Amino acid sequence: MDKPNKVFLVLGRYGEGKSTFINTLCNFFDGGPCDTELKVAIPNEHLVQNRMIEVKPSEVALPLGERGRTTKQCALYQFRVPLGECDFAFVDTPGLGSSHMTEEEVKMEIRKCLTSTYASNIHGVIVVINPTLVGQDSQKDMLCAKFAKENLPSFIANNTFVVFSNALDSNVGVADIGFPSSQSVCMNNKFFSNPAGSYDTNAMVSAFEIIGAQILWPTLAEMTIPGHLSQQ
Ligand SMILES: Nc1nc2c(ncn2[C@@H]2O[C@H](COP(=O)(O)OP(=O)(O)O)[C@@H](O)[C@H]2O)c(=O)[nH]1
Ligand SMILES: [Mg+2]
Repeated sequence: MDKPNKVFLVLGRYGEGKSTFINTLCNFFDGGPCDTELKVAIPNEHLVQNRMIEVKPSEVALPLGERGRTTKQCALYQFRVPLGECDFAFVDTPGLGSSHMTEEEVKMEIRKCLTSTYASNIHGVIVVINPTLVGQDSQKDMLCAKFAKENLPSFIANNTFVVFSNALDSNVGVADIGFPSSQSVCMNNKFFSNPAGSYDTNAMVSAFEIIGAQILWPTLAEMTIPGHLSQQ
């Protein structure tokens, strides 16, 4: 029997680490750390896809000659949580500020996903920010906040969680974006940037600890849609 599904929209500028974050979750849910094989739900320039968990294709190959792939459509990745009271799903979105799609194309794609069947279950938003990119192209820094404000229900402001990617030791300056530390976490998902077979298992374990007991998980588990009685 299907359990209720908590859906989180993953927003962020192009290249901040959204797809990589979802890949990290994929490994967390599916088998635990240090498995012989790194699980890849969303392929990138280094790694081919070896897990099929999306309900809608997300990756469209770039024109010949360009490395890597980029997210052109929203795609929902659902993870079953055997012992939990609900399952979790994360919607990968094309990055606002993408150089491969116009701003309007990206917004249209995200709006399309907001009117789809799973939209009624959107419990919150995870904004992925790479602090080393903050400040570059700074007029785009506020895009996600602006987009969320104009397109999402007002409770989303409380149900927003920030994941600072590429940021375990570089916490300097990370805190000052207007979110309480209880609503943000620093996580380095660098293992997806290495060629297949050479990932750093220590970094993976550390990411798992962050997702797990202490920080990310309890926060997401507590987020509810106002007015919806939980179906547990
Ligand atoms: N070192 C490091 N690289 C990362 C991290 N997260 C993402 N990347 C790299 O940053 C690039 C963009 O990541 P991607 O997930 O495709 O960004 P998206 O456009 O937001 O989906 C890729 O080359 C990733 O391998 C991280 O936490 N640490
Ligand atoms: Mg992506």
